[in-house]
Amino acid sequence: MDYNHKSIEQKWQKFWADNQTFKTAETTDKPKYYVLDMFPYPSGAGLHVGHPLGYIASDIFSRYKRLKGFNVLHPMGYDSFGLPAEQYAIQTGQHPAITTAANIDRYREQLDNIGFSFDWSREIRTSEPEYYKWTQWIFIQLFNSWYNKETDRAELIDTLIAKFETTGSSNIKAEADDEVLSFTADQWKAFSEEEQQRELLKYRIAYLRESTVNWCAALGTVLANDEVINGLSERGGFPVEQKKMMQWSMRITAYADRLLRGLDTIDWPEPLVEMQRNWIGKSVGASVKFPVPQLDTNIEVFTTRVDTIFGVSFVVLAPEHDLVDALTTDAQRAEVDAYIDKTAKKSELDRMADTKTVSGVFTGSYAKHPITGEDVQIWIADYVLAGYGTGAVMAVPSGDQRDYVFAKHFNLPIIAISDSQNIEEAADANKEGRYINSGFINGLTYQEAVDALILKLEELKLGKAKINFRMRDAIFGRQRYWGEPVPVYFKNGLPYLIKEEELPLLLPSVDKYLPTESGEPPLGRAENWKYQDQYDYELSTMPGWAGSSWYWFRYMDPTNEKDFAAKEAVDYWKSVDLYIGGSEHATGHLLYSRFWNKFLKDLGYHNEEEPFKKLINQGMIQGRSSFIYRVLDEEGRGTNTYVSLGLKDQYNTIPLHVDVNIVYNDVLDLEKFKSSRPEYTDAVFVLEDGKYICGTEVEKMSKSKFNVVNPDDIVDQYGADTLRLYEMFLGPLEQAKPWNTNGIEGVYKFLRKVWRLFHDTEGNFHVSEEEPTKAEYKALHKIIKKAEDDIERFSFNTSVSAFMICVNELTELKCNKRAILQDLIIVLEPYAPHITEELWTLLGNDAGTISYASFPKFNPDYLVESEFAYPVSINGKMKMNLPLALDLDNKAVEEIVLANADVQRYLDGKPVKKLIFVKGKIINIVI
Ligand code: ANZ
Repeated sequence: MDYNHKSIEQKWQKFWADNQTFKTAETTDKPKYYVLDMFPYPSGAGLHVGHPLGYIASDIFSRYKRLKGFNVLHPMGYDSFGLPAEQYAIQTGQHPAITTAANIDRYREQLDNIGFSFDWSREIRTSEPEYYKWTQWIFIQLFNSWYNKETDRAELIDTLIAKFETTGSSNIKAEADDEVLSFTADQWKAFSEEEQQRELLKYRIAYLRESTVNWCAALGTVLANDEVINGLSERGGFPVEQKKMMQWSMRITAYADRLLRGLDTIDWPEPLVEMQRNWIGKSVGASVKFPVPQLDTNIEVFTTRVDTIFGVSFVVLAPEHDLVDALTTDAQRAEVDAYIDKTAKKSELDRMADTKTVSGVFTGSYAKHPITGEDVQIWIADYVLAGYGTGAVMAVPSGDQRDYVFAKHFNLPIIAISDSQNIEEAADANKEGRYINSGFINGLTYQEAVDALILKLEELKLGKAKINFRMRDAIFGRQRYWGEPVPVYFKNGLPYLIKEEELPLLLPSVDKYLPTESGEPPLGRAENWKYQDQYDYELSTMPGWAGSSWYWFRYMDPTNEKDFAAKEAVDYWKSVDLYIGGSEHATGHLLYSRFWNKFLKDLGYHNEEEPFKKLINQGMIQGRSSFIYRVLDEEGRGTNTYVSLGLKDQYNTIPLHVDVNIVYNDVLDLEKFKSSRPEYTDAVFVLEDGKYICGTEVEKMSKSKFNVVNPDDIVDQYGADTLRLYEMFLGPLEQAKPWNTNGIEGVYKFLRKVWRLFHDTEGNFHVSEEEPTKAEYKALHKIIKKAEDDIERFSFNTSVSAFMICVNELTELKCNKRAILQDLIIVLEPYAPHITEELWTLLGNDAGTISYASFPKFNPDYLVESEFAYPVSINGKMKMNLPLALDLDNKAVEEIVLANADVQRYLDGKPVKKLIFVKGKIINIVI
């Protein structure tokens, strides 16, 4: 029987499903290992060959770990709330749940085709009420908690209320809004219920406040910073503007330092760690107040260089700063308003990226320098960002490049504060303590100057040391339909939680998936949707990242109705040992997940500070587009003639993408091309060597480039085992690489060779029970070692080539010994699970599946050379090879050599004068 991938793969996929081969339980004394893939959003387009790359790698690792005796959790599910299903719903009226279910079915079918060892009994879907009930439950915990800086963890809000009741607001060290009130215990008790709630909202980890958001009118929703690219929405490329709105937010900044510290304890790719570090952006500096006596207020700035304070010659506010309106004089009003309008159109990223244009407006007002008491002008400019620090800076043109350019442009004073003439060196000169014109810090070192200034500012009550983080609190809401409802209702304008027993708060039905006429989110259309029939629910839904910020816990105990996961299951699985996914989630998902993980730990639900111990980013598989060349006529119009690549320079042509699925090894299938579209029926070809050769180019895999390859097609033609091996064979897992089917035949041939090792020339299954030779053992143990080392290093591509070498060696040795072949297929099983299952059964193993066999133990003895094939020369002429054990002494060698029949023949009866023997090298006989 020949290797028939179709019947073998169908048979085993059915077997695994019927027998729940990969169902995992916690009741075992094996050590646990948790392998997680970033779960997909089930889009309408289905999977292309790039998507399974990471899943194949994680599946190989999971299967390998099972063979190594681990209890492996390897689940899969769907991140199924999201915008595309909703956009589709708007266009077609189809409920997003229906499209989502259909897309999931298709994904499942495609995934099943590839033979993954997922424990499907643990599948989750974030859009199912059974799941999002717990996402809502976590929201409730977040709303019910505050961050205590003293204990450095989140605590239930009751502990804060207890403090308010006993000692008031003094002595409370909390991560909270800036404008918290000061009150005594008695004052607290005298507050009305509403006043108390309003105050508590400033401390809650999930809280509501007015914030500047990225508003995308075309999508009708707020976007996270990482969903905005160059001022346009990542999805759809629509313009995004800055707008102030009441928004649910998450106090992730409370965790900034822990998020930073945790990075040192996990094994993640360095670029990713660096991105998170920058995103968190810790800065050590000071906050300084510049009094504005006429308004009886202060402008607070954040600076990392308080030592340059004597060089401050003006202050600059972000155009959105709260004080701008009050500070603007009548004479400057028109100019200021025009400037504010202009900046509202720019996204923050654009503002940060633009370092060339100098723009700004004088407000007409002055503030007092906190130390010298001199008047300094107050300006607004868009290089100052509203959301960073305090949204205001003290400008030091002699220390900071941007301030310098600004001062030069608007002719503002520049005060030299170091002995350096050069602005680029001036700030560094001050770091060395070379201060001039700097009052009481002249002559001090940098650190002495900083300490003295902080002391002085504290005395004046005009400043203090401050650590600032670039990271902001995360907006937690979307004005869209297809997301988790926020379990909150409003009473007298204040948010209250629904009770835990009332969860899940189901997504109500609506007539259309569009905002209401009055501009409220789609949930505003739901009829009779009120809490206790009277209170309005929150109408925004949770953002895309809510469901994915805790999903690895749900896999541990996916059907639990009483808890997000039972304590025993969480204690058993702990955290994810290996996480594989795309690098595009560097600062979104991977930061939010770490945050929620830490939060749930603080409340005592588990003990792991970090959710994902080791992480690998798989590289993108790019498309390899094919081109044909349409000939143009004299007027430059396209004809229906197409010229092959090698001849195209002889014509005037334009390149056109052609579907890669009708191109084989760069040769166009002419008949398929002609029938692909009516206008091609009469196409004329200019061929080379009778073939039409296509041009190629590596591009993103996308429908518009006709270079999408569906894994189903590859599986159909070559089988899933070939696809799995081939995806790994393409190159190192982490690297980006083009999909190129040209080499797939080689992998397919390799599997056929594996099959033939077990079959005789007639195709009958035939293995021998004989003891293997040393050479056979050596080939086997080489691959055992190589595959094990490679898998442990996640170097999957290199073991694929090693497998090929091994099978070639065994083929040459004509090895069909059970003792070799059985171990070989165990080593190969993680990569090619179907063919190895089939061969395992043919070998007569009746345990049913190879999946839980034991990975063979490497024995280094087999790799030690014990024999050497000596070249035997007679009078210096090489005559033959003679294999001899390496541990023989001279006398024994002499005896064996001279007794050898071939040697006797060469000697032809002549007496031997001398035998020269060099161990491991040569034998020379002199006659
Ligand atoms: C005076 C000064 C003098 C500054 C000097 C720097 C050098 P990082 O390290 O990124 O935290 N800054 C503060 N808030 C800002 C805002 N909202 N938008 C734009 N810039 C802002 O940088 C902190 C420094 O960036 C602060 O220190 C402030 O300028 C500026 F020789 O204050 B510095």
